[in-house]
Amino acid sequence: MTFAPDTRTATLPTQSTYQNRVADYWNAEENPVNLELGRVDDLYHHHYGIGEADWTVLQEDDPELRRARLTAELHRLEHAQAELLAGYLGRLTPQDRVFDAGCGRGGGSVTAHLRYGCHADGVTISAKQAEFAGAQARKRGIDDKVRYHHRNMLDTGFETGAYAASWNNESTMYVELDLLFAEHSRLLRRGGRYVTITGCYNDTYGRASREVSLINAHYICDIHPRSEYFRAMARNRLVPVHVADLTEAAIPYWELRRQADHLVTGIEDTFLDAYRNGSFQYLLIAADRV
Ligand code: GPP
Ligand code: MG
Repeated sequence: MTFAPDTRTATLPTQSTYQNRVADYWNAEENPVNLELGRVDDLYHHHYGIGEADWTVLQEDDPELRRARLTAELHRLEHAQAELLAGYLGRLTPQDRVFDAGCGRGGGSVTAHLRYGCHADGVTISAKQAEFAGAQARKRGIDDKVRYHHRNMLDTGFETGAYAASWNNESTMYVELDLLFAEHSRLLRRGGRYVTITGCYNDTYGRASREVSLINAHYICDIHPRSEYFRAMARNRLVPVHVADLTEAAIPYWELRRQADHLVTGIEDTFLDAYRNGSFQYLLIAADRV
């Protein structure tokens, strides 16, 4: 048998060959569904949308207008998801710091800053994403308070106990939860708030379904079972205070996205199948650091 192993050793801030491959993916990623949506108002998100959709955009006769309205509507749903998460971060003041773990192109930190005036530190293992997000913060003139770092969310090097709130918006599936929650727990002050919105596989289904495995292959990630979140939080002084199953609320976004020919990536029907066959759930968990 012959094989060609990836012999590169991990270089900071990545810690493994796996993390190198994930960083490669995000350094190369230029999906129109992320860039065109972001251009709507310069809020670049790397997560999906929630809530009821305005289906009238599909009836638009003019093809150019139809594309523009679809793009704007998907962006509205993604931003609604970001605002939902931000709303669970607690009563933050402009003096508070928040930590955005797996910040992508930066939309989540900007959303939190615009809402609370707080300081934000976003972390990504993609040098390209950190640079892009930093340029956006400079363009908005908020780079004194919103900073992006090419670092590893499992080992940020940030100050212990310095953060009032932290979150992962669809980025937990790239890491071991125990390592991740240990770092959040270290960074959060006592009484601080942790929030995640995540796709997890449903323990009641059994194991990871075919669709969950296809999603893993598509993004090079490793979706955790729902149970693992609560076990790992309990082991790391994070006590859940709100849990919301957003699965139903996630469906309109995917139904609309699958009909946006200029934006589809090919994973849309897999998400719909995974949600509908009960193997996959879209969950919000908010927890207090005790
Ligand atoms: C979306 O990012 C999120 C992920 C890639 C992580 C996987 C999420 C799960 C819930 C399983 P994106 O906005 O870059 O993806 P896309 O390019 O498909 O819009
Ligand atoms: Mg996207």
